[in-house]
Amino acid sequence: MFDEYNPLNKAMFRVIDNDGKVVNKKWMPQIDDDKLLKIYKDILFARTADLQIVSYQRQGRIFTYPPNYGQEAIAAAAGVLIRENDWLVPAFREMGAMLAKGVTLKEIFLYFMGYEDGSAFKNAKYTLPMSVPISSQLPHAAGIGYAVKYKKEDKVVIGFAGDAGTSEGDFHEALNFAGVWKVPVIFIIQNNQYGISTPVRMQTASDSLAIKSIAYGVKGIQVDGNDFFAMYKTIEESVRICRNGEGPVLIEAVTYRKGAHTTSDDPTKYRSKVEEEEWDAKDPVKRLRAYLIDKNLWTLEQEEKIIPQYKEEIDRQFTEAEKYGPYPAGDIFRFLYAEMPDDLREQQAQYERFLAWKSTKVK
Ligand SMILES: Cc1ncc(C[n+]2csc(CCOP(=O)(O)OP(=O)(O)O)c2C)c(N)n1
Ligand SMILES: [Mg+2]
Repeated sequence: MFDEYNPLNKAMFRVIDNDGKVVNKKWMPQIDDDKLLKIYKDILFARTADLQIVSYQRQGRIFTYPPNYGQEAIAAAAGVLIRENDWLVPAFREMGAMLAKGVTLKEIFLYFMGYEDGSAFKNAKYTLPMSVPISSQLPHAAGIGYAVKYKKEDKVVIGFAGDAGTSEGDFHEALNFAGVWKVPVIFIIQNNQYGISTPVRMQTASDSLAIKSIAYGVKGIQVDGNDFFAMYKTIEESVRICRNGEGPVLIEAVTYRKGAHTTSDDPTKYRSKVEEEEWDAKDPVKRLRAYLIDKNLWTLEQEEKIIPQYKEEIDRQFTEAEKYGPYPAGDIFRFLYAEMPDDLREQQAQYERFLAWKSTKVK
């Protein structure tokens, strides 16, 4: 597959078309009906939660949030294939993979409410916290991959970044290191066409993001990231390659951020309605739904019934997170060092004095 779709051939890997019809039988993954239905429901749950978080933010109940809307097939495919003891190294738009690892929605809510406990996952093993400093997580992914190989463990690492992340030095250092040491790391670049307002054509003069793999001697592929089956097949194959000691792999997942960059952004300032409508036709949930309906595995009536149930469950977990108590301002300082240095202690004291002063001003 990686030979057939060598990035130098400039062909994007896809399995279903925009109407959910199989157009590439040769690479259609084998997934049984029950499993596929469970996957679809999980994607639907993640989409419902994602849309609901934006509404919580609008109600002033949560801080800035980066929507996953339109990109869900990528994290979902990774989530199905990653094992309990494999490593997940997320960026910040991979909710489906985090939920699949055992991170709870409540923890995700806590993270966006500012609580450090939102990064201290109780059930999810081998899962790094979300990483906002762009691509800073990729050298960690490469390093973890090195440790896995050194300890001869049967594990893979799945690390994520965005298209703009490929302009960071950390991306190149991680790829170079991973290539030299042949570590079992799958780098997934979610090319959602924008780094905030910067379109991908302004991000690089390369023909694609996948083609950057060639320079590092790493297997690479460009995939339709809105095609669940193509993503599943690619990650399945990448996991096999990594477990065989033939990693790493670079996957460019071509997708579209249907929402805003974050709840603080207004995309109408830098992209057109026409463009948004073009991508709407390629929506990953629509495509998978069309496939399932065609196979008589799902109906719109079922979907209408299940969404309110999901909303209720999401709301229940959100209310749980809201009960968490007053925000512990000390958290900003507490988790930087094992032992707090004097200058940071002084900064914390200053900050506490500031908060005490502020509380006398704000009624
Ligand atoms: C090192 C660093 N520089 C700048 C920022 C500000 N910033 C936050 S998100 C973002 C764009 C990221 O775009 P991309 O990598 O394509 O990921 P996406 O947000 O599209 O998922 C930038 C520049 C940051 N978080 N970290
Ligand atoms: Mg992007």
